[in-house]
Amino acid sequence: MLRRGIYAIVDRDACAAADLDPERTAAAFLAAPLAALQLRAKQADDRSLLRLARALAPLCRAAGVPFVVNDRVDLARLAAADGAHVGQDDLPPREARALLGPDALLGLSTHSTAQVEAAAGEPVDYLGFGPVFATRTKTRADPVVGLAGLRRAAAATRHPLVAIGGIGLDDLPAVRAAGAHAVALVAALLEGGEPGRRIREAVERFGGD
Ligand code: TZP
Ligand code: MG
Repeated sequence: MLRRGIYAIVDRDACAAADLDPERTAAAFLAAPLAALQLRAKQADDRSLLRLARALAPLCRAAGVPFVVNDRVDLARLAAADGAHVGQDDLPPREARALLGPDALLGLSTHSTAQVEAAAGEPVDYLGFGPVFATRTKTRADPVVGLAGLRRAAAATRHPLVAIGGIGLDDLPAVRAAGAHAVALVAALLEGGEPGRRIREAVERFGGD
């Protein structure tokens, strides 16, 4: 079961663009109580991604934060991550679950109420849903769903929803009120070049249970 709260994404390319080191950024995020930490590195070659995943896994373990690898179920296993996050074109959830085992945290990206409904019987722990707002982090992002779309999706599923896409710290109360169980943040955590300060602000603005 995914905890409520901030789902921090360490995006290697977004970190590079912000002139931040991904490992140090992850360490800064982990000083806050998080629902999970995800490693995302769309441009990385396999060896670099595995190396980075193996560097972040023990940091997350020491902090007591579940560590999830984006896209790559194989590398998640090799890095002894707590789980993986797959998209609509990645390994199907059933196959990902077969590789990861019953106790792993497994998430699936969805971008419409139809996809949320189609995921009803899938062996996943949560659904990513978005983009809620326009994002510059994801190239070729799906159409924006908005807060109204998030509200409809939350009403259509029993899976916890992790809202994603263009979400700023000021949006957190409204996104939570629209039915998000957790909120995934990328760019908002890197603004200002002080990830430790931003993650504390995010956790505070999302609010407690
Ligand atoms: N999926 C939908 S939007 C997105 C992903 C991975 C990127 C979200 O990044 P940001 O910077 O929080 O908009
Ligand atoms: Mg993917």
